[in-house]
Amino acid sequence: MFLTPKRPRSDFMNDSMEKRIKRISIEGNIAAGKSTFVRLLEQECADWEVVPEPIARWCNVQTSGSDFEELTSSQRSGGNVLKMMYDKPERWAYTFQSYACISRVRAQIRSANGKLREADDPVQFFERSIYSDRYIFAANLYENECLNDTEWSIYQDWHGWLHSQFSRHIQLDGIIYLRVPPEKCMERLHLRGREEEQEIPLEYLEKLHVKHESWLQHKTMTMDFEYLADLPVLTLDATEDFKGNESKSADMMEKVKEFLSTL
Ligand code: UDP
Ligand code: D5M
Ligand code: MG
Repeated sequence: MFLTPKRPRSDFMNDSMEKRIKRISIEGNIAAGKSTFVRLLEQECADWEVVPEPIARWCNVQTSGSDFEELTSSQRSGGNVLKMMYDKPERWAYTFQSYACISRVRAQIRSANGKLREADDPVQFFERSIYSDRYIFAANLYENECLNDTEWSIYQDWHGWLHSQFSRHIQLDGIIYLRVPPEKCMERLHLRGREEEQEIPLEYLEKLHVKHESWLQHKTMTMDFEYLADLPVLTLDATEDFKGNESKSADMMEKVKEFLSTL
């Protein structure tokens, strides 16, 4: 008797579901408040799902464990490629950027969880995107000679390929830009106290700020992906604390809902 081999179960949702999901990236400088903001979004609406940045992977590189739950240094057993990059960027920037981008894509393409299948108007909020990986972080490292010409060419080559392969799961419908002055980010960075980041100089945050502004505020950044030029952007000023400030966070949630209704 011949058994027809079962088709491997796809991790992805069917096409019509994929098409219905709106995908929004939350962009902003280091310690602008993105993780705090996506936690608020998650609580706001049952039709909304968030995909945090897989920072736990970057601080504890290994093949198992959670992508998102940050561990104390004594709990970690894998390599800390975030620390390696900050300690010696010219040696580790390429390794870090390749892992950051691939782990982000993996987190974003994992099928949306059950609740989105039931949702009338499903939305996924990504904490950053593969566009900030390339045009903010990797580009800044290249401009500061921490990636050489060959590394930058290889990076751009596979980044474009990755995008073409997974575009239907990761292409965006809009961007929310949490706009915060670099000085305020520096304050929040120290408040958060992530060990690997404590030596970051203000100048670094200023450079990243200029890149965010040129991309999302002045719209003067040249990018390879044409659809990005017309992508709707909602800019939210997050200089004033929204954490623990109910009227400010409610106001931000209202603006997000209004924005989504236009997409
Ligand atoms: N934070 C704050 N007030 C806010 C938003 C954030 O004090 O309105 C703090 C937050 O608790 C954390 C730090 O700022 O200690 C950085 O926030 P988060 O990790 O959300 O920033 P991200 O790097 O993800 O943008
Ligand atoms: O945390 C993200 C941390 O990782 C922060 O220290 C910046 C650093 N980093 C370097 N390159 C990247 C890329 N490509 N994407 C994201 N983060 C990167 P956060 O505080 O959430 O911004
Ligand atoms: Mg974060």
